[in-house]
Amino acid sequence: MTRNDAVADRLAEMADRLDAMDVEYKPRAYRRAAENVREHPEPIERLASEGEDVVGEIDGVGDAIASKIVEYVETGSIDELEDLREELPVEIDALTSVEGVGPKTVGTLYEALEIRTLDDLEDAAEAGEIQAVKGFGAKTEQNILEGIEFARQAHERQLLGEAVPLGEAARSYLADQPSVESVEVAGSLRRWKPTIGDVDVLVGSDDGESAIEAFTDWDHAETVIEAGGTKASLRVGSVRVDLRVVAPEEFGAALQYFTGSRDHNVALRNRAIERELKMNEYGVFDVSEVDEPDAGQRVGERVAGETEESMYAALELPLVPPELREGRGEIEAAAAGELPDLLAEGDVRGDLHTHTDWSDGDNSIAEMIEAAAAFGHDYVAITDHATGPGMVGGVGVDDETLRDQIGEIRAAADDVDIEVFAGVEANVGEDGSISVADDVLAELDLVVASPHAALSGDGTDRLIAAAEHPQVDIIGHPTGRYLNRRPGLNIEYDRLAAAAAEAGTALEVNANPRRLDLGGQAVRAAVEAGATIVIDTDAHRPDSYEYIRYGVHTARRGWAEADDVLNTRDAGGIRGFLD
Ligand code: DGT
Ligand code: CA
Ligand code: CA
Ligand code: ZN
Repeated sequence: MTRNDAVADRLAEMADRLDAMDVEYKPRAYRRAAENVREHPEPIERLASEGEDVVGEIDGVGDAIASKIVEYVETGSIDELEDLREELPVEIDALTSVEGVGPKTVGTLYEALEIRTLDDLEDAAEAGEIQAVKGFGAKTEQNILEGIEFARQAHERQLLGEAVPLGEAARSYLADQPSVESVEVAGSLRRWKPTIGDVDVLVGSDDGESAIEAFTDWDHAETVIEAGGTKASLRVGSVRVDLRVVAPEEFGAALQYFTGSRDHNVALRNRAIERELKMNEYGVFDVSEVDEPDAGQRVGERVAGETEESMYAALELPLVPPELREGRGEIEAAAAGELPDLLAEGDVRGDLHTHTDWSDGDNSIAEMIEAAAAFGHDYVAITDHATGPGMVGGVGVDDETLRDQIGEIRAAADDVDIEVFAGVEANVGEDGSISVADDVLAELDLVVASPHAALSGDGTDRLIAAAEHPQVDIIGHPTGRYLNRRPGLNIEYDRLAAAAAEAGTALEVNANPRRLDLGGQAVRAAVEAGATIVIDTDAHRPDSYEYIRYGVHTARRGWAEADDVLNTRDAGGIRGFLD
């Protein structure tokens, strides 16, 4: 974990604890400061070394918070946070990881039942004590029990969006080491799985000892878990990073092996055996003339291993893109010359789902449009939340306000070169209804309709009803899942996709790393059933336009080609789709 993340985590914890103690206003300030510190491009310790004033120049960081940041960098702790921990001795991170349990609930349950840990929470829920607390009911208690189970299962896995930057930092650090000839990130990270067990890094080097030493000296490393001659493991924050060092001529074989998945590799090895070849992490070996192919790892004549391409070529296959390597028919497709021509990051030309400070975004309409242009997009849609179920604290815009906003969006669009679509993110009710009046929808260029409440059970008919609404263009984050927190709606993708295709409605891959919704397999089912996919970031601030890559690679995991994806079209193509 970088120092900025560590500081941000402390500030966020203060926000949660203040919230749990019913303090007003301050939690919001701490939460905003936490986000901005996390996203800040410069290392926080450098700013801190220049003094509180310099730290205070970070957006949303006032004098009081700046002094706490400096205190943390200098002493490793924050007195006020320690006091808060004593006053409310609860495991706030663990408790709030349960869906539906926020800081305020934690505070209430501590007051009423002295619940401090997940175990306490589970015991109390099972004993029926929670439904007896004022403001809670049997349904809430049941939801909490289900949430605990889900949170426990998800506990150890890291979000892709957190692991990718870490993997990239490790890669570029190692690439700069003189002992390192080649370096790649492998494992589930290279396959862009939505959550990651650990980060696997592979190095090709003739000087393994120096490479390992450089790795354990990395300034991100908080703990060296183990270090040997050819492999080492570190802990960075809560993430384990595994390094393996191999000889440069075996780099391709090792990269293929350690990228996985296991199922993909098993299928490949079987194909090798059919050809009297032996395939492993050291290469591909011709064992047709060998009496005992299992006598060792490097038995027989070596026919491939320096590059990954050579490994596949030895089995008469084209290179299979890592995102497809899940053992779901990709080898058969490769053998038949029928691998998809996958969508690429550069194919995406705009973002059709973004928020501003008219709802729960951080920035003005003009700022979000400018940032989309600066990111390189040809067009952007502003789609603030409409009021309705799931919109807590009055963040959504009502129909009257939305009418005003359309004017503001059109005015802001006059000043820029990119095309701007005036839109809304309406809520899909439990019955499939849309939370904005039809005559207002008709004034908009684009309508995203998303489920935000009642996110369990089967959602197929509900979303089909929304997709068939004549004004709806996109179904946003269809399942409503939050990775590691709640699974979201069950959907029969073939039925939804067929209805959406018929109605001319696109299904979203929401690229926010907490969501990645639709996920890869859902994309594949939807594309096969003829649906058009759209990849959006749901950006609530300019930095979030960067999330688009997570959406692109998720769509690639669903075998999507550029033609399957709405926002690979130019602005004219989008207008055509919306008409
Ligand atoms: P993760 O870390 O749980 O998100 O998933 P992976 O796929 O990164 O799995 P990991 O870190 O255990 O191992 C990385 C890759 O190395 C894995 O995808 C396949 C390969 N691998 C590791 N151990 C074995 C093994 O015992 N057998 C086989 N066939 N492959 C293995
Ligand atoms: Ca891994
Ligand atoms: Ca591993
Ligand atoms: Zn949204």
